[in-house]
Amino acid sequence: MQIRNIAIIAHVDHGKTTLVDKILHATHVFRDNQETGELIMDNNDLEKERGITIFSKNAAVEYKGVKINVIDTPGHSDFGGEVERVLKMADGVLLLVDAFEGPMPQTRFVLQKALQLNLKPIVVINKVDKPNCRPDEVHDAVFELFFNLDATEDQLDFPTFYGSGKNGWFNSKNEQCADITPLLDGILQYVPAPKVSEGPLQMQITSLDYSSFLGRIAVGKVARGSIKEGQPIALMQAGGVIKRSKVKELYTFMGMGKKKATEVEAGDICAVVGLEDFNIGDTIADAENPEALPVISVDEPTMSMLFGINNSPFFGKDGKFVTSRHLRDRLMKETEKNLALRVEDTDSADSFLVYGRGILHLGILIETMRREGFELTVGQPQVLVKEIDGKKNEPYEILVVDVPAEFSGKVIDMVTQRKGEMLVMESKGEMQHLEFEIPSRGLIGLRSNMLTNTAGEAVMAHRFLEYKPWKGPIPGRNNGVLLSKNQDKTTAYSIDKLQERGTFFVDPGEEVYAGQIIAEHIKPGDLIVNATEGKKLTNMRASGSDDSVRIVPKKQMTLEECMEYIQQDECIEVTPKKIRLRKSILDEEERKRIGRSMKSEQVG
Ligand SMILES: Nc1nc2c(ncn2[C@@H]2O[C@H](COP(=O)(O)OP(=O)(O)OP(=O)(O)O)[C@@H](O)[C@H]2O)c(=O)[nH]1
Ligand SMILES: [Mg+2]
Repeated sequence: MQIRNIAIIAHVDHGKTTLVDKILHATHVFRDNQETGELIMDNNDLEKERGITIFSKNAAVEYKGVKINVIDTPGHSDFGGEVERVLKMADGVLLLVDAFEGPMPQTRFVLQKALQLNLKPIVVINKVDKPNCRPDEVHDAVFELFFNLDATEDQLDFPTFYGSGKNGWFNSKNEQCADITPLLDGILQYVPAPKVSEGPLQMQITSLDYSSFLGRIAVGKVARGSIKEGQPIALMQAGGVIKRSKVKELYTFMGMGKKKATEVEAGDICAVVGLEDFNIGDTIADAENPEALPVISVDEPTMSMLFGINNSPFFGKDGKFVTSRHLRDRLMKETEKNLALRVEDTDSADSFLVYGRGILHLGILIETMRREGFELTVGQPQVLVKEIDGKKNEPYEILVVDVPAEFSGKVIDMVTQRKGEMLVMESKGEMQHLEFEIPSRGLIGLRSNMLTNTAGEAVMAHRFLEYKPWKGPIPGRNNGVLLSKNQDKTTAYSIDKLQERGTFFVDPGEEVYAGQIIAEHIKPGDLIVNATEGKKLTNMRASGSDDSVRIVPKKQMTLEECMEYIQQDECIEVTPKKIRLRKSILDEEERKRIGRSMKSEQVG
């Protein structure tokens, strides 16, 4: 059977998963009356809730007698390394670009990787149903991007399709048609059949799948020869290590699932069960004539966070797994399948340094753990500094902000304060398009400020650029916090009195402890307050008093917002039911003493 291998790549939210849905439907992977819902490839709980793709996934369809392997990829920049790896399975890419937004930082990154691997690009200008969209301008901008990325003549001659994944059509010109068949025909026409070379088996492991049942599953494209069920193989690893192993079971992809196979020929993508201790990048080779493919590098972490056991007074109230042993085992287990993650022991047996690719990457791990019943404490995310030529260097990123013109001054101020430098300012429809270069540190906490200061209108995206010399101090949070003086239930009576001093993170009737952050102060500087005075109320409804009526609803922050909010001396208590902000040192006296000694150290 003929084969085409394509990866769908784009900036976050430009419509990759929606397009894969339509491909699955158009090729009748489902019975006509089957209810499938939307974004069926985002099948993990967190993906469904957030409407984003976290893991890349393989699917396969049959169209006009050709098998098309389709790889859906995540668009968020924290997962860029994963996209880079899975591109190794593809021979062509569908580069989706939003017909309003045009190319964004991640569009550039994924396209660059695809061009370097010499994959055939097909450009898809998506979301032409959006009002004010500008497909022709966007097409020109995409061409310019190809040009700037040193595309070859052949690559510059890319085919373009226009359409709307949401409305289910794509056409070779910007005219609505009935369905997506023009695009499917385009895939058969433009994407080359996989190049296979003659010789004994070679297959590089480019991603992995996990089943609680079968354990770790190696996924990759067979580059040479064929792989058979029961076949003894040589697993060729970095540093020239060769391990003997055997293929226990073999699967190819079909629809959204996998189909058992006895033999898979070069050119097809498959999943291999039964290999022990393999890593991404290893080559599965013929046992008699083992030859390795060039190794692929796994992305370096860019950020670290301290994970510790929950040592708040409320420890153990909600969680099933609370000891340092539980925490360590869980983190170590995660590193088996979460490739960009690294875990290090620290001087303390109760905390571990966890390295990841960004706030979202680490946030997803924490969220997953709390759903499994873990309690833990996490500290402020730190970017990783590097010593280069004896100088301290830090990561810089390109930040792109699209914002209504009236807010652009505010945005520029805010970014400049955080040591960003403006590179580009131009108009894009009714929006201003701004590009900056900024230390990654400056980005932490920027998003929520940006949204508050632009009435929620700013659209921002960023992407790692390079390590450059340390840019000096960057101001942290402007406002101080209100800390609870004692451990008790908060009262509507107290909160009512205190609410002109700050924005509360807790409701009346919530249990708090001393040193817990219960509100943001309206001014700089922290304040210790008693929010538990007066009439005790078990909950709002039972009160019926005037106090509760006047209380502004608490400010709810997501885990990632909390991660960006806290400062160096603060941390987050995460349990299955609660996310609380607190000072790392809860006791006021001790906090003062340590604060003083830190200050004198800095001076001396
Ligand atoms: N107006 C419009 N919206 C679309 C279209 N295609 C997708 N969307 C919407 O855009 C949002 C993002 O779509 P997804 O398919 O999840 O985007 P994605 O590229 O897979 O996103 P990530 O995987 O998180 O990078 C969803 O709300 C879709 O409903 C389209 O053609 N027109
Ligand atoms: Mg997606």
